[in-house]
Amino acid sequence: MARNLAHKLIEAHLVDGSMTPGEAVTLKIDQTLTQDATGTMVMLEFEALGLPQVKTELSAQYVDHNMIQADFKNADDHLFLRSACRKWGIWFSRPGNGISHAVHMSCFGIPGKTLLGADSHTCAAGSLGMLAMGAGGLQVALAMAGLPFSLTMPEIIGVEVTGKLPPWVSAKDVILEMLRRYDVKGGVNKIFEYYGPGLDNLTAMDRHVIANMGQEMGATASVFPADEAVRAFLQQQGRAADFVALQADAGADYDAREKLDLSQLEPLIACPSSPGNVVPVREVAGKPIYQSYIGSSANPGLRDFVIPAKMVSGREIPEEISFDINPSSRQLLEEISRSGDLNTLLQAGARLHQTGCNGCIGMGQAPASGRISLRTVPRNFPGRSGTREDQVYLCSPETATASALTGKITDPREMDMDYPEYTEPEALPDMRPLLLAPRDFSKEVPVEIALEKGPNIQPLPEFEPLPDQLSGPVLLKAGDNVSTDEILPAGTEILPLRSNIPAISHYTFSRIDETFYQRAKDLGGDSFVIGGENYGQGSSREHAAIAPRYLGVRAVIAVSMARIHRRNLINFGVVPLLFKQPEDLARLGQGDELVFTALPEQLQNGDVVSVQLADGKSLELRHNLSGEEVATVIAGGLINKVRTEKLGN
Ligand code: MIC
Repeated sequence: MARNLAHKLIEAHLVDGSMTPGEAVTLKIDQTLTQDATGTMVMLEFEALGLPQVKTELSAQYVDHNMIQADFKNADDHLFLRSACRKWGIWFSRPGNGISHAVHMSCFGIPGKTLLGADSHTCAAGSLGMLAMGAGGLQVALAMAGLPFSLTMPEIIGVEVTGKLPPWVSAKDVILEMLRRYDVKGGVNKIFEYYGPGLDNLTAMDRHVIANMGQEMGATASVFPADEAVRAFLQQQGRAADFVALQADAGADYDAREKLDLSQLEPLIACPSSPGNVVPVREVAGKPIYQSYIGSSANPGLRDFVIPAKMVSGREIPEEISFDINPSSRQLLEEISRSGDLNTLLQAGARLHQTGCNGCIGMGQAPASGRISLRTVPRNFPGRSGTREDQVYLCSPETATASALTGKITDPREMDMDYPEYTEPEALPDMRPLLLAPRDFSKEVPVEIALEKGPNIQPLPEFEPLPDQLSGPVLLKAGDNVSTDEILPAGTEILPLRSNIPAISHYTFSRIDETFYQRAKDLGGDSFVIGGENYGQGSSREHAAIAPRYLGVRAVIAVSMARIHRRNLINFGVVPLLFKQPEDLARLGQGDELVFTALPEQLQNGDVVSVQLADGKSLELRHNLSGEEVATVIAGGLINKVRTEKLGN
């Protein structure tokens, strides 16, 4: 049978299970990626597993999120991560090297390999013909220990790409078009596989942009073939030897098909406050802006900086506009300094920020109250920029720059110039010498390396197994599409607390209800949270599961859930339950007392779980958990389960 590329990649790594959509499969993981904001947890989890070294082909740890060192906390984290890398044989990318996804693609991406990352945008590496997925930190720690990764076998959607992008339309508009069609949950349990003649007109970095924001549709992964564009990229990085040609068989089968004619696209923009809120730029043109932001893992390519430079060359950004340049990697910064493009940007009035994730995750660059910020970043969830009631729009570098020049949202096709020419340089500076390479256990006499734990590194909390009877109030009833940014926000105040669960738990649900923490503390017992559709979309941060659990939340009942967050809940012993039909949502309100009887037994005995409501009636829910997932929640989480299995009791 003619096979698609996603199936080939899965089959080559299949440890267990059948490739039927909806079935559980486990896959061998070749590489892992961690970044500082989620990585400290991963390293604490890996420590709990007690292994002397990682067992992957390659594991890499980046420092790109917590870069503002307002006090000791972030610096403590950086030193801790460096010591963990030295101890266990992990590549360490120091602060200033750049955003994990861009650096990983340049230094380590290899077609045909699996990559699991403690960051939801790990999927960007699908641009190189990898099967790359984001996951909760604990699953990444287990993959580092050599254990296979379990997931629900997704459907494979074949996206046939034809045509060529018109001038002023670029890769960001391609993924915004996909988001316009699929919205923020249309990709759940799906892999988007792109193929067809139109791909000849998209570079590997263009594909990175598209694959990165596949996460915003809720997709498990996005896959591109490893073709000439990938060969050219690896060659440019001095890694031609890592190229392996990979593509779907001719006439391959897909679970569903989609068509994308690049020549029909126009500049698009995602309006506040959802990446799925997409309209043509011309429909919102003319609104005055405060800020225009270039950079992030969603637009990290050289062309995403060089084209803006050519657009502003010899012009001036109005003085009331903040035109923020956020280099994605040291390689890129070196190159734009060498080429003079950086100077051009600065002379036009741009503000240069340090290499990293920066304002994308609310680490600085928060916009002024009530004012519009245009960003090339992947997400605009409410308040994520650091400003309450923010007005963040997501768009291409072309749209962001044209708007910076006019001071209002502007369709870049209105520019009084030809679309700038851009050709990729043949070679780019090698970044690997600036990464700390892992120790070679086969050559070295093993020396004990101590983990450097400053006061910001607190131990993981211990959670008890699921009791027989669970009762308590609904402590919060949230709406649809609640993102992990709303469950446990990031930003300058909160992000530095990622290694300290008791401290970070104070901010649980603070974007939705500032009283949540105090109410949970006053209750001092078990409670429940209710959600609508797509509960937990967005980031992979497992803190959005650990902190509620730490405060006593024992189950989340929702209409549907995002893939990574659902698994994070399971990993920390929070039972993810689903309403049988959306109408049932109305039967539960905040403050209602719920009683689950013989819950472990109910979970083991089929898909239905019954809960006793305050009015004496009962409501039937579904759990949709695999056997392994049921065992994990019953154990009180994955750490307990793995420990019990290891000790054999
Ligand atoms: C994000 O875009 O929210 C991040 C930064 O990539 C996160 C990681 C985090 O929360 O630390 C993600 O998506 O996993």
